[in-house]
Amino acid sequence: MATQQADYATPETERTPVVKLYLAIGLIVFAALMLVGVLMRAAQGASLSSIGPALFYQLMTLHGAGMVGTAGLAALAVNWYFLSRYVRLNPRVFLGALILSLVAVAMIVGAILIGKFAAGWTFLYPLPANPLGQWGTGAALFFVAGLLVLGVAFLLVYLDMGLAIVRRYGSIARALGLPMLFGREPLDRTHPPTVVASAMVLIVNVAGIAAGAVVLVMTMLHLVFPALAPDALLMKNLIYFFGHVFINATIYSAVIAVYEILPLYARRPWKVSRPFLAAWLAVTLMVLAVYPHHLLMDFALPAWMAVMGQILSYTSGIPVLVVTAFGGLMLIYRSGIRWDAASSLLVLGLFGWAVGIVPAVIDGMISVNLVMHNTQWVPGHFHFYLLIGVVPMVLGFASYLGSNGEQGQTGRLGVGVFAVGAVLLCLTFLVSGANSVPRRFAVHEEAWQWLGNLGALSGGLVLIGTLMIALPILMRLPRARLTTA
Ligand code: HEM
Ligand SMILES: [Cu+2]
Repeated sequence: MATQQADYATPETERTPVVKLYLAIGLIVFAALMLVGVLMRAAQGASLSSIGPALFYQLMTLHGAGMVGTAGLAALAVNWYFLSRYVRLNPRVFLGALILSLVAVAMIVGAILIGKFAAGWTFLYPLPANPLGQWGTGAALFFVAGLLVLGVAFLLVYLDMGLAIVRRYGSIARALGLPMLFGREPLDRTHPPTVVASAMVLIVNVAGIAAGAVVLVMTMLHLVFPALAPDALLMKNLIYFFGHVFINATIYSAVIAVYEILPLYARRPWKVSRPFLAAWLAVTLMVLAVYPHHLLMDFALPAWMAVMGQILSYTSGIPVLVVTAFGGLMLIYRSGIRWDAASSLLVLGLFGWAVGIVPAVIDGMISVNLVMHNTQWVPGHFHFYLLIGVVPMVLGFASYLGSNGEQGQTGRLGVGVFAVGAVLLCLTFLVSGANSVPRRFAVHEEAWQWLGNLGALSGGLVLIGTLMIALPILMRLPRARLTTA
């Protein structure tokens, strides 16, 4: 069925091929990087000790940068696809960004696998320039420049999105619903949640990527002219502002899949309300201000910043989570929803996001952070809301668009296998963290190794589940029409 095409929207024939490309590449890369994760966890379990520390840190850098980048691009595809139904976007810009991203991936993978760069995806200053013989300046430059190219790709798409939003809605503030929130315009219940979320993502992520670009260029300058040594605390602030905002923008983009697809299952619209708009405004501001929770152990940081980081951590993720989880449950409640692969994945995504925030908030408390900082508690909570939150949202989106959620037994069973494996994997991290097992250690004490091995097994389940979900989608994707009607 062809949907009625509104004249403000992007023509369907133009937008379909490029979204398919994003999805196909995204699914394959996710699976490949999961395998890298399994190898790392097995190395920590000592059942794959032949990997050795040097390769482990290369794989850790590859997995971290790769997963964050892939999740970012896949969530961008969710955002772009749904926004393209309300405003006229340029598919050539979106395709150009994909090509630029692939160039970036080649630079990053080359820097890691050929140049042996292994400073982690956070490229924390001054580590890239202090490799102790593990990698050369060229490798570090390539990695950092690759991230910069990736950032440019995102900014190009955001520029196109921003212009298109302003053309239809007049301003980003209006798209965010501020005039309605503050009573200057009557509440328009048909204003799309997708447009609100897109406006939020644009505001925060343009700021985040801009800070990222600054610190990436400063890192490059330092690599080329070592005498030019910037302030380490400033660099760390910029890096964590960028990393924190980027991964949050990824979550808030992916959640658009829930806003758009769950209502189709429940046959009830997802309408905006004043609390919904207020929550999105609050999170727009708080996401930008809460990043110091990554620097709670940096005692040189002004105390008020750490306190702000802790207090905002309690509240930052909550408003949108509450309106989304509550809205989602209200939508499903007694709707006679059909549980296929896509709807189960979207609800799993909501669950992972909601539950993952709890250990994150706990770690955002200074007194807890004193003990938990740099333990596996941290990969425990972020795998929860990335692996069980963002990834299922993206998979649910791909499943719905690529195969209308009709993936037969394999797809549905795959969701179960994925969910069991993913929860177990996160638990191995959280239990390790609670036992003070440090994160980012290639070699683990014997007493901790069973958790590594259990984690590797669980990661294997996740990978199998992902393939069971993704392969049927990939097979149908070439013929799929990508319509939601
Ligand atoms: C089968 C699934 C996965 C497995 C087995 C896995 C495994 C791992 C392991 C063992 C680590 C290192 C933990 C440590 O610090 O000691 C890690 C780190 C990380 N993972 Fe995963 N992971 C998986 C999926 C994901 C997904 C889906 C994402 C994001 C979308 C992700 C993002 C990250 C990031 C950002 C790091 C941090 C790297 C760093 O510390 O620099 N992982 N993962
Ligand atoms: Cu953060």
